Amino acid sequence: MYDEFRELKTLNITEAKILLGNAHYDKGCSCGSGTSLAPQKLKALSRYLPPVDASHHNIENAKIYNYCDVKLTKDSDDFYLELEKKAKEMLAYDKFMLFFGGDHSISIPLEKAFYEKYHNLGKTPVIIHLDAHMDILDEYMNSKMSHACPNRRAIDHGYKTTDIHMIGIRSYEKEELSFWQNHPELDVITADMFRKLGYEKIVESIKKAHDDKTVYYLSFDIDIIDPAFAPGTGTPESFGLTPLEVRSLLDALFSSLDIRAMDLVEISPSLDINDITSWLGLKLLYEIIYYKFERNQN
Ligand SMILES: [Mn+2]
Repeated sequence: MYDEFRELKTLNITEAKILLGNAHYDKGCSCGSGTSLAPQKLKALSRYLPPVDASHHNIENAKIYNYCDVKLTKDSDDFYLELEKKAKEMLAYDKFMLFFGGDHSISIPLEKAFYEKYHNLGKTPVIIHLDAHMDILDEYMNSKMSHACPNRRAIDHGYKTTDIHMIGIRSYEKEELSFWQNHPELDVITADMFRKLGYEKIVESIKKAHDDKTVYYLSFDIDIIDPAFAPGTGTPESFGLTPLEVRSLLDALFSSLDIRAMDLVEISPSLDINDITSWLGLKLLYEIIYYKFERNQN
């Protein structure tokens, strides 16, 4: 049996390009749960996946170091604090920070740590939110830390409404629609708009909206993809993007923008079929690794 991440893996943090954190957590979920099982599932599947992308590029030089596994021990407040602390430590290395969720609430402390680090350095931290959902509710089911709230908490933590770009949206709570109406400057690219505009125009307009002091945090909810391709998620939404559309989007995002950190959230192995959702998440991650680290090396 191969090791996790096979030749991509390193035990030497100095040679790592990617620091991996694992957020084993699903208490922020509302509907279907099981996302706490995703980090171990993704890592288990990585044993079968050679470090080669779909266009047969070898990506093994982009070494991954498994930095932390954060679990729920005491209570949720304590879990989020621990996650924020780990993210701060990881960001201090100035390497690419990658987190496996977990439900989408894990992005709240991660995006907070990202904001604080780069805002203090005089940079503009910007969020790219790939999702079927806006996740901009102030509160959901009596919780301000629900997986329906990360973009609202991001605003509380300092991000400007013009510094959040949502792509793939196709499901709305009424309160989210009125928030959008009151903040027309929010960049909300619905799944329908995505199909009309195409990924190139979308990424171009994000790039144009910001200067070269901007750094990006990518929050990747697997449910941006249609549930026909990614059924293993708690809140499946019809009329989603295809895996190929998302792959092209990721390609354009990583070639145009300075993305310094990302999370991959809302994969639920217990709701999945033959692990296809986890496989898709992992395959897209290997594509990302090529775009981010290997493309310009050749
Ligand atoms: Mn979602």
